[in-house]
Amino acid sequence: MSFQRTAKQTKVAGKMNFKLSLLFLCSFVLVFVHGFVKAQSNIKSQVLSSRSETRKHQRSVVDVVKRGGNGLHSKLSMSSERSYIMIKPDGVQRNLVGDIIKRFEQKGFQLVAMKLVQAPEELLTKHYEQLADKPFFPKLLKYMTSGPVCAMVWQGKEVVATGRKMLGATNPLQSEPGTIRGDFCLEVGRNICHGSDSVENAEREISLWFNPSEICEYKSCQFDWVYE
Ligand code: RTP
Ligand code: MG
Repeated sequence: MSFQRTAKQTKVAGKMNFKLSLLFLCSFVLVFVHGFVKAQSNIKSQVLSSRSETRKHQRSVVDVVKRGGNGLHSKLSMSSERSYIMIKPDGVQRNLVGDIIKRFEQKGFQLVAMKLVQAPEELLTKHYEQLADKPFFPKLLKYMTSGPVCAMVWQGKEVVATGRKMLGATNPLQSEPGTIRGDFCLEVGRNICHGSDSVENAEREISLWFNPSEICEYKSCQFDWVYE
């Protein structure tokens, strides 16, 4: 009788041992899986943060280069200057949009934004705010609101200064032949195209006429054939 009880007890103890082992094994597997998942997510977040740091760094390097802060030069930064070029109402009416665009394209500049705008007086007042006290200002506003203008952003190496040279002098009679004003017009109050006169003014004018989302960022397929 006492022998039978002992055998039963042994059987029960055996079952208990098996259950305990199973429990132990399951806990071990759970701990292992948890550790593995945690390690994976740590690695992922490290990779992501290092990528974002790299991007930040690239941006800051380009910013430094743009400001000429450390004397670095790269094709990318040299070619990122932008100018606001606007074909005035007479240029649009006289079908000169294509000719003017062609000159900037042929030179090697890159078109990054363009639209036709019937500009309100308030926008033009802000655009030409430096001329607000000039006697010709009311005449200028009337001229500039007389029809749609073609607003553009052109990008490339020294596009601001070069764009001004391509336009020619404000008074078309003093503009050299070969320039846009020298070739296409006669009167200061009908001088068909505007170009920013400094990099600072270019950025100010671009932000007046365009939302950032309207300006494209892309690498032209001609890039390596234009820049050495
Ligand atoms: P824009 O800003 O249009 O590119 O011309 P700009 O720099 O060559 O000349 P700016 O002095 O800024 O003058 C802006 C525009 O005003 C008209 N204007 N009329 N004496 C006059 O009647 C006179 N002077 C300037 C021109 O249309 C000039 O482009
Ligand atoms: Mg001007």
